[in-house]
Amino acid sequence: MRSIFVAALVILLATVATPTFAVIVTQWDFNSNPPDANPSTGLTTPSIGAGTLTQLGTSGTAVTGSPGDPAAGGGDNSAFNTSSYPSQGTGSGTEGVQFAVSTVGFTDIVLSVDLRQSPTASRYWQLLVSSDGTSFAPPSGGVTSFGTIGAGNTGTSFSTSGVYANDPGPGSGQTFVQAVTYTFASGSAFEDNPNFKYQWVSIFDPADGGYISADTGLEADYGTTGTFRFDMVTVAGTAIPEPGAILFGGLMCCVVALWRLTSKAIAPHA
Ligand SMILES: [Ca+2]
Ligand SMILES: [Ca+2]
Repeated sequence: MRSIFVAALVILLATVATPTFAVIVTQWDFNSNPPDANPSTGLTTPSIGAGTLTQLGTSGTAVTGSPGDPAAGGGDNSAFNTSSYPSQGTGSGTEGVQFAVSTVGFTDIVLSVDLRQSPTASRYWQLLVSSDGTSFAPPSGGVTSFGTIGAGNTGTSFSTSGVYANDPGPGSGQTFVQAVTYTFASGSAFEDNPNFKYQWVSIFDPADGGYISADTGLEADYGTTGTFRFDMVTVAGTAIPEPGAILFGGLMCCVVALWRLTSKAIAPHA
């Protein structure tokens, strides 16, 4: 009987002790591989994992990356700089960048990105998410957070419905807002999903009906050549334990327990 109890305890521990820490599913650091000491050249394929970057009506080039990239300081840290956004009063929520990442095998999905606007870019941006890969909508029910907000940025906010706002300040010294993070609620439709996609797109001032410039907040100062820069685009999640591994461990424990019981049953008395 004691053997059965021990076996049950081992099965329970094997299940509970399965690692459940968050890992990077896919990441874009936009740096050249191998490094070429030139931030003006880079990659749009993921640096970790698999995924697809698609431009939505925008142009894109490699430029100097975020200080949040571990490669920063190494001489070859790029970001993806997007431009050619819609004319004033048109196309709100339609242009930007889309990322497609299968989350099969992962739960508790977390999105993170380092962002930097130029003064004439839109002040407002929207995170849109899709569980079927075709229909996109603002997220809900999650939690947002930031890492380091670089000098010069003010009014930085990121709502649980995915609206990001920031004023990068005037001049040429704009800096990144690092680790702009959206953590979906556990059990979301974006877990363990081969069709998961998300977009970052420019939107009108929610209180206005037109684009306002990131710096001055004036419609007149918005420009289609304003830029929105991405680095360290990351999808993270918690690996779903392999059911086969748990079952095998449990099965082996049962075999051992049964063998011990059987051995006792047939052992001759001393
Ligand atoms: Ca490079
Ligand atoms: Ca980078």
